[in-house]
Amino acid sequence: MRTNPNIVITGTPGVGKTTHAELLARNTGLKHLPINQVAKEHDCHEDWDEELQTWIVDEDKLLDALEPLVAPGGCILDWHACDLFPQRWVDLVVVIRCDSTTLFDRLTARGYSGKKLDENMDAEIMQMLLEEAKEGYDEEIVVELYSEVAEDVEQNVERVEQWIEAWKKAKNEERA
Ligand code: DAT
Repeated sequence: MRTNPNIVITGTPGVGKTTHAELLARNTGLKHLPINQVAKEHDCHEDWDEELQTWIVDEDKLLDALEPLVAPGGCILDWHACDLFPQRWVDLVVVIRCDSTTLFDRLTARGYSGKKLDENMDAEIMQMLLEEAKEGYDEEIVVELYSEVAEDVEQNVERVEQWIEAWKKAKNEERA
């Protein structure tokens, strides 16, 4: 049984996943796994999608690479998708959300344009990641948090820290 939870932080690119994951890792000692980086390090990038200017990932290979990292618990999985992670790995799914005007500014600042910008804007407006999370996992473990200004990050991370404490307490009681 895990003594530390595995937490998925997901959402449309630009909503603030990495910002949250880094602060949460710093405050809790959980391990931040930026999945893009893991995919790159384990050679899981299959192909380059020219139109969307993004890598296509070999998901089976990625899951094989992740399994030994995630199995002991205590990981923060930071990615713009969530449904590929097996339910048994995941204790909490945090879906970061953001107002579309804010997101537009963040993505254009990052150099996104054309179809890549449009698709990501649509994904956020249609709350695709929230739906994906709710479909993939027990709704009780899915939380939606907004990230517009810096204080939001601190408050959100604090909420997740409280959740982690409650999770640990419940696990200790189960074990006793
Ligand atoms: P993601 O990992 O979801 O792509 P990020 O953490 O890299 O997002 O954040 C994208 C940009 O937006 C980055 O410049 C930091 C900024 N940002 C994110 N959340 C923010 C917030 N709540 N307040 C101010 N800036 C934020």
